[in-house]
Amino acid sequence: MFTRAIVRPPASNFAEGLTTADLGAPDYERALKQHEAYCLALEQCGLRLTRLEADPFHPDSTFVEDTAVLPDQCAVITRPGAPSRAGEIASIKDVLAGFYPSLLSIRLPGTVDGGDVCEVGDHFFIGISKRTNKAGARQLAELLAPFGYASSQVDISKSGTEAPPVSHAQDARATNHILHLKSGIAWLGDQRLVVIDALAARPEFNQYDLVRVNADEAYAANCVRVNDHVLVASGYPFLEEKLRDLGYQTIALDMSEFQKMDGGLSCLSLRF
Ligand code: CIR
Repeated sequence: MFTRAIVRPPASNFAEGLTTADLGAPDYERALKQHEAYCLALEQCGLRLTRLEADPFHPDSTFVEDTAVLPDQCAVITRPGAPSRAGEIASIKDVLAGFYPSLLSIRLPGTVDGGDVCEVGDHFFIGISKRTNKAGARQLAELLAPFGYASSQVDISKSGTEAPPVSHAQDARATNHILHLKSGIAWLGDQRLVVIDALAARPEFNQYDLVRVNADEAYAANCVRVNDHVLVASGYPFLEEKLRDLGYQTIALDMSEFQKMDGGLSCLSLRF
């Protein structure tokens, strides 16, 4: 059960953040409205929110998930892999110091983005990506181990079949088009993972009950189980129906402006 979440609204220069999406510039007013709806949904799930001030010095800072990993037993401040995001951890450290007696940290040369860390019961899948390197993943695993958490790495920097080179469209196993591990996977509890096709065949996940996301709904794989509900991006009816058929109560949220900046539902909060 989660009881709290930390959120931060986008700043007015949100559009200056990093993105690989080719969906146009986000509309700031719309992004603020979508963020507010997201906050209300978390409250509907029973969470008490700590709402931080917008931070124009860090245009990507609304994606607070990337700055920390917060399992039940400890708190780890990450070291975000994008240089423009490195400074985001300072204010998060201050806030988390109010909730945790001690904070652990990822150190040089390690980098970790929280979006690459998928907690599955007491196991952590750590994505190796353009943002999270092996040194960071190893450090995180070592920090978590004394608390009884096991970890394993999932390399998503691979283009699938490496030789001969093929395009993403041709290679269903390519994962180098997703930014973070959790862009393609979500833990629902009950031994269930939501996965994109490219990750479904990975042996790491074969002991789980997989909820496959259609290729044209891949963005929706970044859904979030919050207590008795699952937050899903609106506009992806097949996944939402699958989740409802499995008995989950879904809350669909318009994420269009965050999607333009490569962000998904999980990225917008730190839940603990
Ligand atoms: C970035 O590129 O860092 C941001 N524009 C998006 C971060 C999304 N975060 C996440 O998936 N955890």
